[in-house]
Amino acid sequence: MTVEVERKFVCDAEIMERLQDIGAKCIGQRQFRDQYFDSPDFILTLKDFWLRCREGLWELKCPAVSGAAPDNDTETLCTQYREITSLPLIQSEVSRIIREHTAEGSESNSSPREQIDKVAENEDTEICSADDTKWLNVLNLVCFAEFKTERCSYMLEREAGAVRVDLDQADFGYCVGEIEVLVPEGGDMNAALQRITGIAAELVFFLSSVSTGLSCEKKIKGKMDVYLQRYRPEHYAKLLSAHIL
Ligand code: V4E
Repeated sequence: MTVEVERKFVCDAEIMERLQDIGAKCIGQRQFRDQYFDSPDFILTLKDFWLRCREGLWELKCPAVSGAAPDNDTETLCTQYREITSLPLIQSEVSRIIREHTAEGSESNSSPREQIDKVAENEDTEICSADDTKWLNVLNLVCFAEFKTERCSYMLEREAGAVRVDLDQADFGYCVGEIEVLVPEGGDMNAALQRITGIAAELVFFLSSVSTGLSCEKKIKGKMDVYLQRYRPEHYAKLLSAHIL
C-alpha cells in the first residue's frame, strides 16, 4: 500500500513553460472519467474516505495519520491519503466502516447484516464481482459525483527522488495542478513533504504570476471541492461543517 502526499496549486497559462524551466519532462496526457460513491447519508466522505471508480479501476483513499512535518505550513498545504487499489480489500474496508457506523446507532443501511458480512469477507463471488454493482447495492452506496478529467503529467528528477506534477482540467470547467509524491507505507513522510515544498519553491522562483497559491499559505481547492460546491451543495455543507474540506 502507498501513501499519496500532494499539494494542489492553481493551474494558469504560464505554468507549463515554468515546469519546462525547472526541467520537468512531460510523461503523458490522458483523459479519464471518475465516479465517486458514498451512502445517501455520506458515511464514507464524512470520515474522509473517498471511494472511486476510474475507467473500471477501483480505489479507496483513506486518511493517513501524518507524522511530524518539517513545518506547519507544509503539513497544512499538503494532503496525505493511504491508497487501497485491491477490490477485495476495498470491499472489506468499506463494509467495516459501514458496520461500525451502524453499530454506533445510526441505522442507515437497509441490507441484512449477513449480506454486508459477505462483502466484508469477500465470500460471495457473485456479489463481489468487479464488473457488477451488487456489492454497491448491498452496502447502499450510490454515485454522488461523476466527471471527466484531461490530465498532462510531468516528472521532475531530483537528488532526493522523483516528484510528479499533474495538470488537470475537469469537464465542469475547473483547472488544478498537483505536486505529488507516493510514499510506501511506513516510508519517510517528512522527506516527501520536503520534496514537494522544494518543487513548489522552484516553481515560485520562476513564476511571474502570484495567483497560483504556491507562494502563500492558502490551501487550493481540488476538483471535488468545486464539484460538490456547485452540484451537491447539501453534501458540500456537511463536509465543510465536519472540517473534511
Ligand atoms: C482525497 C479527496 C478526494 C479524492 C480525490 O482526490 P484528488 O487527489 O484531489 O483527485 P485526483 O483526481 O487528483 O486523484 P489522483 O489521480 O491523484 O488519484 S476528493 C476530496 N478529497 C479530500 C481532499 C481534501 N480534504 N483537501 C484537498 C486539498 N484535496 C482533497
